[in-house]
Amino acid sequence: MGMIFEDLPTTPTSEELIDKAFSRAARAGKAKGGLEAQQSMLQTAANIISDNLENVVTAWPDFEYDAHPFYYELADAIVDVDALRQSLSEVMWASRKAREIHEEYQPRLRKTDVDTARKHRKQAFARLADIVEQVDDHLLQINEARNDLRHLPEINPDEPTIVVAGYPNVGKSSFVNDVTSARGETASYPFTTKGIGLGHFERDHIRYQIVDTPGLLDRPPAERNEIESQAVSAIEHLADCMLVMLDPSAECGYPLDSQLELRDSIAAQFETVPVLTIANKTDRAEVWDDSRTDAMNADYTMSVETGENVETVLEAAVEAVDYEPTLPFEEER
Ligand SMILES: Nc1nc2c(ncn2[C@@H]2O[C@H](COP(=O)(O)OP(=O)(O)OP(=O)(O)O)[C@@H](O)[C@H]2O)c(=O)[nH]1
Ligand SMILES: [Mg+2]
Repeated sequence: MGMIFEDLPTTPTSEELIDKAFSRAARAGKAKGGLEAQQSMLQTAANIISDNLENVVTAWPDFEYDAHPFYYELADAIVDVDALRQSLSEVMWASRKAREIHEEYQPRLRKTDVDTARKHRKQAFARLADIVEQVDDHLLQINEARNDLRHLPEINPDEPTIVVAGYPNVGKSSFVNDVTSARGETASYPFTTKGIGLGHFERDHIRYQIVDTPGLLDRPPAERNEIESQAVSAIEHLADCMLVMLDPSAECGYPLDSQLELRDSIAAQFETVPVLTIANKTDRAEVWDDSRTDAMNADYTMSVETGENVETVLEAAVEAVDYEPTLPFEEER
């Protein structure tokens, strides 16, 4: 399945981890006496630290192998994946280091007097605490990344997907709501204030996903910031068909020329995806003339308002997606 970041556990802070390790160690020590108490304390503290640090790292999926390119790019737009990887590898280092300290001090707690053993054990604790504090920043950054990524909404990149683009007010949401059953499903992403509209419909027992992208694919590329640009790249991995919607009446508030420029830039960027130009609001056709119709060179015209051609557009989109379901027995080949 697509979303792989939702089950990430919270990452402990260095302070929480040290507290936990040392208080459990104290309890373990109390249950015993003499040298055994010192040995047990060291073992408990070192294990808790190295296990917990290791778990922080292994809780993360492998971005390259486990993440669909859509989520990989999306994650990279939201957090710096290289920096995150670096933090994870530092934490792994600290986990190994804790085990090494354990191995180094263990022999010193044997065949000696209790006071000497206690002295060594305290030294080992100081070094363990020091190791954990060294990755303090990394633990915080990992937890921040986890919080930022955890709430990415459920877009399934494996489902055949139609993406709707176009200037504000051209009728994107009206279209998505019209052709999908569940109304008004929106998903908020950290890089758009408007919320991505999500809908589903079925054709021939295949579930299609239709995604409305206000705040992203609704203005010229030059007006997008870096994060938005990267989110658009992520959408390239998601889209199986792109519908660029135009409002030739320009009642949306944007001149047709600007809308056509957006259409051309989207077609250029999404060169591997079929892009259909859809002129909406034909019920307002009296406000434009043939020169606009020629300029648009639209693949389809429709009116979501009257319902004219809406079904035709949807069918054209399904055809452009050209989805071949993988049968279960074919998957392993
Ligand atoms: N006359 C006419 N109005 C339409 C048609 N389709 C949508 N509208 C109207 O156009 C306005 C904008 O429609 P939306 O669906 O919200 O447009 P949008 O592209 O989702 O806009 P943003 O979410 O701001 O990007 C609404 O008032 C709709 O009722 C149509 O076919 N004809
Ligand atoms: Mg909308």
